[in-house]
Amino acid sequence: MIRSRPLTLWGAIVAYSVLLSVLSIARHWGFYSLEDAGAFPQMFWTTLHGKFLNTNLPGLGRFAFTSHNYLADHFSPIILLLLPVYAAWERPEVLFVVQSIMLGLAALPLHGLVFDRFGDRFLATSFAVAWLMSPFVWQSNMGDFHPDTFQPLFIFGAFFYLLRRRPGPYLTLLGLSLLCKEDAFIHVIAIGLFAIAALRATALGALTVALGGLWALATFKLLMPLFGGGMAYVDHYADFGRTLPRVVTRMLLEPQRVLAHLAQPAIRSAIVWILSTLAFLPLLSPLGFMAAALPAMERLLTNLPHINTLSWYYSMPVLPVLFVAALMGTSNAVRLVWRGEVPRNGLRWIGMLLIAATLITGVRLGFGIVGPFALRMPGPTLSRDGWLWVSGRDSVIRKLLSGVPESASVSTSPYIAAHVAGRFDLGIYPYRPLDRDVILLDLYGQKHPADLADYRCEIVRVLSRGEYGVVEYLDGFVYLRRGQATARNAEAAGEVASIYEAEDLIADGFEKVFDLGAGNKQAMAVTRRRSAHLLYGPYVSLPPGRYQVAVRITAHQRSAGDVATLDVTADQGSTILAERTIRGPDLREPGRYQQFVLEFQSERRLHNVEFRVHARGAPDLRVDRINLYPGTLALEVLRESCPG
Ligand SMILES: [Ca+2]
Repeated sequence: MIRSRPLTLWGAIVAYSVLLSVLSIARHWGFYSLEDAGAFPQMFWTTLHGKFLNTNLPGLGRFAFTSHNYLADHFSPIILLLLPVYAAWERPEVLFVVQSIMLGLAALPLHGLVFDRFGDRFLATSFAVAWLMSPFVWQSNMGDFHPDTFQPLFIFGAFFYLLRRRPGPYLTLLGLSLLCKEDAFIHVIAIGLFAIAALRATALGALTVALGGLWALATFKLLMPLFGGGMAYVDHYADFGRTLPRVVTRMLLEPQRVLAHLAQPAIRSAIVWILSTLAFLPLLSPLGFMAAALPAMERLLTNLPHINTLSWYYSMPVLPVLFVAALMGTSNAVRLVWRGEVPRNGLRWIGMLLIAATLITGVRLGFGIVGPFALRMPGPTLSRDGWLWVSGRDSVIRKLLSGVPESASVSTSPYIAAHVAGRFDLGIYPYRPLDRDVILLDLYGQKHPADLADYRCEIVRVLSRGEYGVVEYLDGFVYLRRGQATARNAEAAGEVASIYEAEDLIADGFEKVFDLGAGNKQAMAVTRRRSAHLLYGPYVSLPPGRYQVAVRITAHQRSAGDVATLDVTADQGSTILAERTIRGPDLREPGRYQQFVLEFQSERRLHNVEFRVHARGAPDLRVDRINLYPGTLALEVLRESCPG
């Protein structure tokens, strides 16, 4: 399979693997990789230090953020093959490289499959290139590290040998794909049924189905329980019932319920998008489409939005089977249109159609090969813009990280976890246990998985209890250690309490934009000239006292006139407490953030206090965040809104 492939294909595979390695490492260095990117390095590290595949990181499922053996949660023994590679480098980056190579190499058997079928290099290369440019492949590649991304190589390889009727390598590759994840039995059974129905390979197909079924039994009843786990999916399908027999019966016997579930807008558009990357060719092969539908249903019928929209890496076993369906669909089209006598031009058109479909979908979705240019990754879990760029703040956190002792247990933000993965006890703040040696948090950054109010309350609670002291408080990063002196705790707590990120306030005419100069790399910006631009909130109650409100803003163009009016109001806007107009000359340097302070005083308790920014027609006015001082009083505010 390897020797006969053309140089252009190898070139494309190498280019893909290098580019995606670089992009996924850049994403990691820019602190966008999430806890799953830390889970695998952590379990390799614990294995090398005597605790087999132990981790407390993955944030989903019944083992979320608790210490467990990974094989209890997900049966992916294939990751053990990576252990020597990790042992050599001991860095998460090495896993991103392996993942990019595995997804790139999948194009090799895909090319072989298409070439075997049509004998046409252009069409075979088009399929391979469409794979390498697919927005869904890119999203899987950029979504941390997951062994599910190894499956395409094995699935394409299995189909390649299935069509050549070579049971040995076919079964070996299917076996490897079963080792990637406990749910792989579903696509293995689907491939077996496809072999029987479409290829009349009855014996081999039946053997495949039996292999898938037996492996599922062995995994859920024997192997996973061995590590303290077992089948744990049923709660993903709450729309269909609470027990496995009920869920399965309803899916089979109540098609109207299945259709109603699939008709939800987000799920419906995920189906349309994944088919449109393949120019809807899979629909021309009903049997191929059915083979992809089986693993697809496992995802689409869940009630978890990141899974049922095939976001993140969840398109993985579905997409390769859909590519095979597209190949079978092309085959059927050729039979229908040209009655088997295909002119070379015809195949060329299909190849170009496929590449055009991939590109158009990529542009429309803003990722795939166009991703680095569009600078955004959509999907519920990957919505942080500008993942490609490392900011000055990232080097601040890197400096703090270098001071964390290797032996310390750490509780941190999800996107910091992968950078401190080499330790036995590593958790996501504020998930339990809360008594780890070190707490390291980004106060401006992403608040996932807790919501903003809970997160702030939790930090203030820790700071006021005094078990932890502030080691360093730098540019919104707070580094706490158990038993440390607490002299700086009040100051840090005040800072925590005082921050209102502009992107968390309510906006009318402002848009959230990526901005390296802003905390959290996000600001709210006026991107179009419109009459009303208003940022407002957060409707807090304040005790009597004297306050300062600092608004951090900039504009990217110089202007002579009014830029913005800032005000502080109470009683839902009806009482104006302070007001200030910012004029063009007040902003000293375009693009550089400045703080503008408003002061006010009240003898009575204030309710529904809002900090508002009215843009006065200046294009590209940006608001990063608003701070309320003094922090001690703001702390009182926070305590009131914090439960317990
Ligand atoms: Ca911000």
